[in-house]
Amino acid sequence: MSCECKKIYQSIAEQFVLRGDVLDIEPYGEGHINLTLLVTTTEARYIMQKMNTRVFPNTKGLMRNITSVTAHLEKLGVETLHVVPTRTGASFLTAGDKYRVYDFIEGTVTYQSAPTLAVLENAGAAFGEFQNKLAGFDADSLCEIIPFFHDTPKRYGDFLIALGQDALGRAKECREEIDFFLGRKDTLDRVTRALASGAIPMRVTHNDTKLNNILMDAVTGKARAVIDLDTVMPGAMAYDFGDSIRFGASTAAEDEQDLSKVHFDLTLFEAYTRGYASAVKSSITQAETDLLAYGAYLMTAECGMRFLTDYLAGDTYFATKYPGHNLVRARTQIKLAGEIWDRLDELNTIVRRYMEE
Ligand code: ADP
Ligand code: GN1
Ligand code: MG
Repeated sequence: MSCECKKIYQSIAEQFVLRGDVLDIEPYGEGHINLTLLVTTTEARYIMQKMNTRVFPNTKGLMRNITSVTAHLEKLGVETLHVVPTRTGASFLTAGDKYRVYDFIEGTVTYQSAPTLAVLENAGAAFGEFQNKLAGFDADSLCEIIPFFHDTPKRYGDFLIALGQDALGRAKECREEIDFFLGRKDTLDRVTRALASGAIPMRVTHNDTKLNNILMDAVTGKARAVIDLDTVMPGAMAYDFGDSIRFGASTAAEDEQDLSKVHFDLTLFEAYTRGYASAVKSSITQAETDLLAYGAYLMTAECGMRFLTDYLAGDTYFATKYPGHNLVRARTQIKLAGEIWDRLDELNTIVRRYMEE
C-alpha cells in the first residue's frame, strides 16, 4: 500500500475510539466484498473495513443489524465481533466512503482450506451453534440487507439478463459454462419452493458461511467467533450448510486454475456434517434435513452462476485480481456442483446417519 494511502487510512482510523497511537495499516484477509485493513496501534490491533456500498447501500440498516445481532450473542455469552465506535459515538464513519472498525479478535486464525478434519468438524459445530443462538432472535427487527440473496431462481434470472446484455462480448469465451447453467434451470428451485409452501421454516441464518468467515483458536483449533455478519438475514438452513460445503469440502481453492485439482471430497463433507449435526439435530426438522445435501449443490451452483454473471457483466461485484478471475471461479464451482449432484443419494444417507446418531 502506498504511503499516501496509508496516511489517508490513518486519519480515518484516528476518528475511531482506538487505544494507543496508530503505528501501521496493512490490507488484510481474503474477502471478496469489503476492503479489510489491519490497524496496529501502540496498544492493540483492529480490523478497519471500507464497506462496499454498491453491495450494501443501506449502511445504517447494515450496522443496526450487526450491533443488534452481536448484542444478542454477547448476552448469550458467545464470543463475537465488537464494533468500535467513532469519536462521535456512531457505529460507522462517513468520509467519502463508509468505514467501520472492529476489535481484532486475538489468538485466532482463519483458514482458506481446512488443515485437518477436526477443524472442519469444529466449523460445522460452530455454524450449527450460531444458527441455534439466533433461533431466539427477533427476525422482524432485522433489515433484509440484500433482498433475494439466496433466491436461486432470481439469481438465474440475473444471469440471463447479463447473458442477454453481454456487456463486454465475453459470452463467446464461455459457451460451455453458460450451457451448464442453462441446462440446470429446473434444478434450482427446491429451497425457494419449500420456503414458499411452508414445508421448511424461515430462520435467521448467516448466509455466507465460508470457512474464512469463522475465527478459529490458533492453539486449540476450536471455533472462537463467527464473523462477516453483513448478510445475517432470514433464510433456510440449507443455505448455511450448503455454502460451508461448497467452500470447505473442495480439494482446492475457489479460484484454482488447474481443474484437475478441484474435487468434491466426501471425507471433508462427512467431517463438516458430523459437526453441524451435533449442534442442530435436536432443532432441525425432517424436511430441512432432507434439503441439506441438495443445499450443497444449490449453493455451489448459485455461487458459480453469480461468478459467471459477474464475468459477463464486466466484474463489477466481486473483487478480482486479474481479468478472467471470475470465470476461473465459475469453473471450479461448476465442477464441484456437477460432482455433488451426481452423489446426492450418498450424501443424503450420510446426513441422515449423523442427524439420527
Ligand atoms: P469480507 O466481507 O470482505 O469477506 P470479512 O469481514 O470476512 O470481509 O473480513 C475479511 C477477513 O478479515 C476475514 O476472513 C478474517 O480473516 C479477518 N477478520 C475480519 N474481522 C476480524 C476480527 N474482528 N478479528 C480478526 N480477524 C478478522
Ligand atoms: C462473498 O464477503 P465474502 O468474501 O465472505 C459473497 C458471498 C459469496 C462469496 C464467494 C455479500 O463473500 O455471497 O458466496 O463471496 N458475499 C456477498 O466466495 O455477496
Ligand atoms: Mg468474509
